[in-house]
Amino acid sequence: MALDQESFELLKTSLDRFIQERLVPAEDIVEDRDEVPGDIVDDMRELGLFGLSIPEEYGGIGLSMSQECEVAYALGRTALAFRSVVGTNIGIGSQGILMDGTEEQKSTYLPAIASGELIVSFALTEPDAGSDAASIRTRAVRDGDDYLLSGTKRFITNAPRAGAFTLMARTGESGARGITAFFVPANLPGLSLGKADKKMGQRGTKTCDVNLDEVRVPAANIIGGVPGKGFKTAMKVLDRGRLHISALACGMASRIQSESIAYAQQRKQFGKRIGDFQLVQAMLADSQAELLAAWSLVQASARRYDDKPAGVSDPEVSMQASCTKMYATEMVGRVADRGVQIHGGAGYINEYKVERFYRDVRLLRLYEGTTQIQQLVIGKHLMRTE
Ligand code: COS
Repeated sequence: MALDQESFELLKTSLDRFIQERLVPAEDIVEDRDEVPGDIVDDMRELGLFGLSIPEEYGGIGLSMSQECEVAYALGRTALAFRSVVGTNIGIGSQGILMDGTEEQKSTYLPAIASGELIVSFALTEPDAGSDAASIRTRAVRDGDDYLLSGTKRFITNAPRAGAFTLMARTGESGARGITAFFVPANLPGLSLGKADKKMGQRGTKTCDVNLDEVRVPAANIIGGVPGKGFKTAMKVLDRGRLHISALACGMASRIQSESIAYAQQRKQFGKRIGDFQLVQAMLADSQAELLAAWSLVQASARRYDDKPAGVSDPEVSMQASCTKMYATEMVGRVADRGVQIHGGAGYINEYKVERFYRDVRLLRLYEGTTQIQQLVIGKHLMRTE
């Protein structure tokens, strides 16, 4: 699946213009109000951003992973809150249905997800189950043609905006094999949201708890129709999401570089532009080399992802996705740190963009699997194969 090159170039041109003319000028509003303005969300719908990864037959744009990474890179060049609005529909919210859903589930839900009429979130993490995803405790107990779901999901991105959740719950034995993925409409009785999380950064992104108290979900809403497959669905979804986040990290690193270069060209000390000093150039050079390395890795891993059969897991590709996420997100952390350093005292002041980007990128090393989880995935794979 891929969009033809000519249409993709047109999409990229409109998107780049949208980012420069609409999103970048609204960054301060998002920071101040902790909210992405509704008219911008409407424009995102119009541009088709909610349906980027969904095949054309279900109303989306049908980008390949390589193309999606280019779009994520472009969206990474502005406040990350904008990407977050569409991020779960493009990725972790929709992909479970797309990869493992029945044909009926795909044709029922994907068109509304692609248009942005329905926002979907991914609910895996719980208060006592984060990195150890196989230990989730949210229970789904069979009751006639339904299941009754009870438990708490934590830090759920876009939950306050969501009309439905791809939600993992336990239908059977302990461990990975007892987990089932459900598609859960947000308006079911017994489902409620916790208070909005106050976060270190990424203002404008919305996360909160999702509480389930005997929520009656039809068995027909089991993704793929067969219980016990939810952990693998979640892992496949995350493999893909990790590449998307890696591209986003590269985009943000490139924005921080642009801000830092502009500052180094304009700020004078000791009678010269600070960028004329070699110690400042060294920081810019290290960041540039690491950014290029990370972006090359993202492109190579995305190509490899596109080359495998859709929806099928390949341990080598999963390992590469983890290498890519680990490297790209750690890279942007270093680039952001240097960006603040190049700005000196100004880098600590909120008025300068690098201060908030420094806080914003910290999340990239945590969600969709911490750096340490990526190391475990890589290490485990190597010990199996070498
Ligand atoms: N694709 C498909 N199947 C996968 C897979 C993948 N990428 N990774 C693992 N599996 C399968 C395994 O093959 C195994 O299947 P079998 O039972 O048939 O053998 C099963 O899933 C269990 O795998 P494993 O034993 O490796 O699971 P672990 O409990 O050891 O957990 C980690 C593996 C730690 C990698 C997993 O829990 C994880 O990714 N945690 C982080 C979760 C995360 O990213 N959270 C962020 C929330 S979303 S913002």
